[in-house]
Amino acid sequence: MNNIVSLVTGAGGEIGHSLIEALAERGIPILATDLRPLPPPIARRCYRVIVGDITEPELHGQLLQIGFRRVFHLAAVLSSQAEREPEAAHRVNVEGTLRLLQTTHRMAKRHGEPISFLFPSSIAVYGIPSLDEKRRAGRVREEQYLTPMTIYGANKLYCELLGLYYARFYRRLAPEPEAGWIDFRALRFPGLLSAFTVPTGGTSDYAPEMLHAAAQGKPYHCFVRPDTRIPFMAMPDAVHAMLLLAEAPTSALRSHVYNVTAFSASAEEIATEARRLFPQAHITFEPDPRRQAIVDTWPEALDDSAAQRDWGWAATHDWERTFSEYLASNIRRRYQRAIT
Ligand code: AKB
Repeated sequence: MNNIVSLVTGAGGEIGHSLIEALAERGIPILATDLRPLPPPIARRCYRVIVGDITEPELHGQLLQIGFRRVFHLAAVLSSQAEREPEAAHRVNVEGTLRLLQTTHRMAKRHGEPISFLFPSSIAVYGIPSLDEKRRAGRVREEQYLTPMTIYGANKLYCELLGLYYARFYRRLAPEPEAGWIDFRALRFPGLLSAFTVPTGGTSDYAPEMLHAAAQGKPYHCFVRPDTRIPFMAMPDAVHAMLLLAEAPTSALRSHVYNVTAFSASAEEIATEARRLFPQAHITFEPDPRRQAIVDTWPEALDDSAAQRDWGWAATHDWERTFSEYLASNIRRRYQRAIT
């Protein structure tokens, strides 16, 4: 995918930081957008940066003018924040995506070839009705429990369908089978753990917040019960999955939506690991009923065998490597630098 201009929306967010580093290391020109200016080290990695709102036509006019041949659409309002402002979340998560699909289709038509559109979806698309059922369900497959309880989950699920619809609709209308259409691919991510950024507005945020607080010796009041279990993945694997799926040949893909996961853990297990890595950690549990209710409907594990079968997905960071190698050293370095 070298020399293909890749558009990254929501570039200033958690995934954006790591994805931009990875794309830049591969020599891929990056057209980045975000609502706010990017931190200079990230902006420097990009060929062009546009500050603007993904729902506004002006931004799309600029994107069309500059041009792009691949999309990583990361801009989104995460689950907890979305519950506080459901209409604003719908505007960004759904209307922003719809507008970007339209813009991408115009771009694909202009070039007369498909443009791949990578959409990070989420475990939030699942909605398991009870804790007993969650325990019984175990590893959830892509087609199970698609009854999300949050606006964010509903937005993600609808956008998966919208992406597929756009891909098929324009393909049917294309004058030749391979002429400009959207090659839409979605990944359902578990909770993500980054050593370099702390997320905002998500409900799986308790895990990264706990670790980053522990490394700084700050007290942390975890907003879910100790027995809360969901799947997680280290950020390098999230980026690895996106690049792998973006590069997979269309002929190999039997679906347009894939689960990916690395390991599952309870909040208590993560707290124990945080205390082991950072003995100054001070973690207590003070569940917030609204946020607890959200994670209680998310699966405790994901079945990612379709991704393994179709495009060779395999997580490279298991529990041990995620905590002892990736998180411990990088988080330690990050806060040591901040202190010294
Ligand atoms: C969130 O908590 O909203 C996200 C997600 C699981 O999609 N991290």
